[in-house]
Parts: sequence; structure tokens; C-alpha cells
Amino acid sequence: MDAETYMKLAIEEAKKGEGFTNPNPMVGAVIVKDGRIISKDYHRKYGGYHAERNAILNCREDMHGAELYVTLEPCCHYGKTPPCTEIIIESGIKKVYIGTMDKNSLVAGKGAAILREHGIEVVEGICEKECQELNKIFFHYIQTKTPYVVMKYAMTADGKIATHTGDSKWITGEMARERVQRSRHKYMGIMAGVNTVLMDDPKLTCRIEGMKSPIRIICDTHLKTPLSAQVVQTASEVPTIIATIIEEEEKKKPYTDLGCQVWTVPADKTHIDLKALMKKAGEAGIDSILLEGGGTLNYSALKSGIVQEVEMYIAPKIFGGELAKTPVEGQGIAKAADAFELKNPKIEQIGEDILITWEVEQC
Ligand code: AOF
Ligand code: ZN
Repeated sequence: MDAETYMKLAIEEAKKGEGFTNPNPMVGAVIVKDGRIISKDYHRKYGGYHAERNAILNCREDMHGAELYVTLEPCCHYGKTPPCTEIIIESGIKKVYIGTMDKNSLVAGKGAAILREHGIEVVEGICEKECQELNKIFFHYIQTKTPYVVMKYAMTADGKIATHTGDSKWITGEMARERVQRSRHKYMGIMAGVNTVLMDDPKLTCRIEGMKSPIRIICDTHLKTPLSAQVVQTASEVPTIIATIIEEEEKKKPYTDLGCQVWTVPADKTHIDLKALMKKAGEAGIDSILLEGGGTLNYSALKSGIVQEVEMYIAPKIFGGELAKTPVEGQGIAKAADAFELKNPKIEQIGEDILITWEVEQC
């Protein structure tokens, strides 16, 4: 097998950590000796041993002269665990293939340099694009200190997210809805507006066995979330943050008494300043957010430039109705030339529905 094939295996290993490693990266490692895989492992959960260390510790064979394939440059700093460069050097591994270099300033080239200084041959950039894609959340977060935001919506073929009466159960089929459940595990946070809470009273949790629920963030400018809402009532089981411009402690107290965190954020005219909210979320260690907003919040999010990606599910049905809600509302832009631009579409069929994932052109 060639280097690309081993690196692809390391990527598959890395993906097993999805949703559990945030805000740290997903990393996989494969050790090969004389053309045979003698160990493979991955970074299992945040704060735990890194992929390389796991693969080396779990290897039952002599590693002298072996090759290591790792999706991310090995670290060289004392963090929650000792540097991976140390254990690689001690193991006797003679060659390290790196998928992509680390953008964490504590590492950023220094890991590879240390290995070379110890006589280990290092090859960089094997399956580089795939390895960057694997950790796009981590790279975004470590460079901007704000979460990677994915705006998700499900609409009919005529662009409606509900009928004119507000009914939206269901637009997409079971398989697409299961995929959304998985996204709730993958991303660290989930964000919705108070209108969605008032209309649908959602729980915003991940209900798949063995997976985890995201931290819920409710954008609620004037603190109108009912205390009886499910996101409030279950706040002691799954964290709920209510973001508001209200400052009075007595208005916040009923929510905090039920286990919610209430964040007062600056106002952007009459609404929450979403950029300021993202800064705060980043400071709280939230590296990624699935935005399951309605049309008002979605428009504000695009306008304030906090969205990195759009995940749009299209169901093979038509609702019609000029009053039926659409994914992005608010005031909208005036000139077609000023549109929010999307790029690099990825198209998948999921059951009977289509999922298109686009990156948002940042201006
Ligand atoms: C991981 N898992 O497999 C690798 C990482 O917080 P610490 O001490 O665990 O260190 C995290 C940093 O280590 C992370 O930002 C990245 O730069 C580097 N590599 N991290 O969590 C891994 N290889
Ligand atoms: Zn490490």
C-alpha cells in the first residue's frame, strides 16, 4: 500500500473521535512496519491521550524502523498530555508521514522540526486537502477564537420551511432527520431564536444512543423565553445559554434558578450583536455551532458575517403559499449584486432528500 492509502486509514481512525474531541482536533495514527500495519488508533476524547501516543502505547510489536502516518503534525508541548514528539522519538519510529501541519501556535512546524533534529525522516502534506477538511472546525477556531457556524435548514422544493399555517412536521424524511441528529453530536453548540422556542418548543438535543447533545444557545434579545420551555426545564441535564441584551439580575434569576446560564451581550441596534455573542461563545470554549434558526435569526447571522457554512436539505415536495415561511427572511438585501455568495457545493442524496453543503464566501 502507498502513503496515501495509509493516510486515508489514519483519517478513518480520526473520524471515530467526531463530536468527542472538541474543541481539540480529530486525529488518527497508523504505524506500519515492513509493509504491515502493526497499530492504529485515534484521539478518543478531549483531554485524553493524542492519537500518536495511543497508537504507540497500544502497539504490541517492536517499533524500531517503523513508519508513522498521522493526520496532524505531532505536538511538542506539554498541555493536558506530554508532547507526542517525545514518545515518537523514544519508540524507535524512523519515518513520520504528516497529513497537515498544525496551526496551533504552540506547534506550527516546531513538532516536525524536533522530529527531524532527532534523525527522523518527516514527509509533510500526505492527503493534505482531506486532512485540512477533517479539521476545518479546529483550524477555524484556533485561528479566529470564534466558533465555526453552520446554518442548517430543511426546505421544500419551492423554498418553504413550513406551510402557511406554520406546520413543518415533517419536511424531510427519516434519514435526513437522523443525519441532523448526528450533526447535533458533531457540533459543540446549537443555536436557535426565541421565536423557534415559542413556536415549536424544541429540545434541541441529540437523541442517538452513545452520542452527546450540544450546548443550547437561545438568542432572546428581550428575554421572552417561557420558563416552561423544554430548553429551560431540561437545563440541568443539557446546558442552556440564553443570550439577551437584558441586564437586570432579577429578570435573569428565574432562568438561572432553573440551571440556565444567562449571557448579557451588547446590542446591535435593537437585537443581540451576534459577533459579540460568537466572541463570548469562543471564550467559553465552544468551537462550533449548528444554527437551527428561523428566517429572522438566519438573516441576522448572515448579515453579521458569522456563518461559515450552509447545510440545506431539499425535500421532494412543494407547499406553495406566499405567507409560508422561508429559510432566510429579515429585510433581505436590496440589490442582487450584494447577495451573500456561496461556494464549493457538496451534493448528497440522503433517502429521498438532497443535502447541499456550501461554504459562505467571507467578505
Ligand atoms: C489533540 N489530539 O491527537 C493531537 C493534538 O489540550 P492538549 O494538551 O490535549 O493539546 C491539544 C493540542 O495538541 C491541539 O491544539 C493540537 O495543536 C495538538 N495535537 N491534539 O487533542 C491529538 N495530535
Ligand atoms: Zn500530541
